[in-house]
Amino acid sequence: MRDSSEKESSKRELDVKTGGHWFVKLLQIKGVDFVFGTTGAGMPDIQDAMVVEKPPKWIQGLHEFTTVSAAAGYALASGREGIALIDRIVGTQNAIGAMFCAYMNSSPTVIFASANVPGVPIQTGAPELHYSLHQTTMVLPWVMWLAQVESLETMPDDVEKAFYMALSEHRAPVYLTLRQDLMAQSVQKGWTASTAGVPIASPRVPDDDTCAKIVKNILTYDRPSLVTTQLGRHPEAVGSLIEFAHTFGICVMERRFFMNYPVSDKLHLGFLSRYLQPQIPDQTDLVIALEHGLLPHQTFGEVDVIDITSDPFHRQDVYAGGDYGASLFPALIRAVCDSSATLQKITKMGATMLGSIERSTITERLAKCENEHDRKFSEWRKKAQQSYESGKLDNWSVGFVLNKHATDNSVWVNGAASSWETLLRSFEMTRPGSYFGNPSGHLGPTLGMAYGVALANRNYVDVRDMGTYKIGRISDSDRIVVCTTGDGDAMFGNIDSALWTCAHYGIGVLYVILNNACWAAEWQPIESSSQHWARDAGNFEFLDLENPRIDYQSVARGFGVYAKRVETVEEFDTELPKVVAFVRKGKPALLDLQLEKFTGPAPSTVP
Ligand SMILES: Cc1ncc(C[n+]2csc(CCOP(=O)(O)OP(=O)(O)O)c2C)c(N)n1
Repeated sequence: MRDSSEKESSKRELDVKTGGHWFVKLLQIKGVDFVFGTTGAGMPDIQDAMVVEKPPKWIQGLHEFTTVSAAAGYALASGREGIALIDRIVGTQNAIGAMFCAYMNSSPTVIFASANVPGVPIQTGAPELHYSLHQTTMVLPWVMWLAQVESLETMPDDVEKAFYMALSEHRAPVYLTLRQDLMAQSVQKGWTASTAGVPIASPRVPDDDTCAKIVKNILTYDRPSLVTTQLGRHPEAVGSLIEFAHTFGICVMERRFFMNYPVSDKLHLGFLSRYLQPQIPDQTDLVIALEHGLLPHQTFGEVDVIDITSDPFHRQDVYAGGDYGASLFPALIRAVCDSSATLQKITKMGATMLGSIERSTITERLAKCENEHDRKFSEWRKKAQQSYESGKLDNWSVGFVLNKHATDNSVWVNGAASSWETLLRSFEMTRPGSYFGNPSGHLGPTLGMAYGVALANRNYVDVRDMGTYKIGRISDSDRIVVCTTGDGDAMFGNIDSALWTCAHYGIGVLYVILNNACWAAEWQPIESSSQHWARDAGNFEFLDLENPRIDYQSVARGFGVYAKRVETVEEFDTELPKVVAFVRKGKPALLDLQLEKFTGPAPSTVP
């Protein structure tokens, strides 16, 4: 055990001039490369310090929703904390939706917001604006921890705790306010937190008895199936699941918000609906729910369930849920633990418990799964191929072309709505960490997430001291980030903000707009309303994005981004490699795919 003098020695003195300078030094010591920010007048002393201290490098976003989404995407793709800085109550209110999305995505996003306190003067004479008693508490449902930094003395520990909490399980955003008067305060000397370097808590695994019970059940039931939603948020856990599934002969189905299981593996049996009752494989008699929640009133049907989860309330692994969490479905065993370490422990224990009878049962199960896998995936491949050959630009052919041109370093950020399932079936991703989605159902986060993902393997390097300021450059990357989004989703995500940021900083992201001139996902609920008045009248006014159809080519060009309207499969096929070449050079690009309107060619009876 370390003695107290050793503990004390981790606290280092810092040469700083202001509270803001101290804060920036703390970020620097934490190894922060990028601060995703949107400027407001409540943070000038932090930004002043960022002129003379680099990294971190400021990445300006033109809307706080996009900025926080970018930090969340960065966090997911890097496995490190993503840092955002927004302004007081105004920025916070604008970013609440993005915080919800980051929460549902289990993203370790550390959100700092400036704050003014009425009646507390700011040393520079700046007026107090945009204050609210509710600034901090309004984010409460979507963060795992929040606090107001009320004194510079506690700031190092508060910042340290924010970083620590964000990366602790179950990962989620944290929110910390920084008072403008404290940031403007003159300081003689700062220091780091005394807890710096404290490791994240060791993984939680169930006790031996529980693991043995899980193994016995898996071996007793004839046809166990595993379903998962969030496992792939830890890319290293995917390998543990592959080993587990093969050891016991268990097929896997996923709601793909992360790359949870490679589709190239024969035990992958496809994708579960995001929000409907789960369609588990026929004859399943035991479901292993791994980080997988169900919406209220949903169950797995008449089968037994083993629930392996890091949160028994499943608040972050249902689609489009909220703080109520999931239904408390019945389970034989509910193990609250961390997935990767638990799967490894169960696999290891199971391997010692397998006799010849169990082994032959497992071989049989494997063969059944493989047959089912081949049947499903070959059907989908055929559909995609046929659609491609027909020359018709639709969700299948779009997936086919994306898949055709995908490379080992492609990363897909998917904000598609009605085309979500079809795209997954045709665009095959197999590498852990190569896919990010939107489990919140809140439109828009993927626009910002995409450029956060594109920066996740880059650093701010070659920093030179120019006397009155410092400057460096963003390191290169060979990662190709493709963001698929709808003509509706793109607007909700402030595509203008994302395009400008990418163009300004040289961040190569390809935005593919699935432009079907409507909010297609909204038609089905209206169509099945209780009286069907809208359906029977052909009244699409609640979802049309027609007259005019949004011209994303022109929108992108307005931000200096290369863009092309695409009308046919052939055009998409030839244009895609061209735009990927742009992305490789660190330039954003946009393809505006003209798809058929979901409700058909007839115009709405009421425009
Ligand atoms: C912030 C927010 N507002 C409204 C909705 C309701 N909503 C769900 S899907 C959808 C339409 C999405 O349109 P688009 O992105 O073009 O995809 P499409 O449905 O056409 O495939 C809307 C408005 C939502 N989910 N989130």
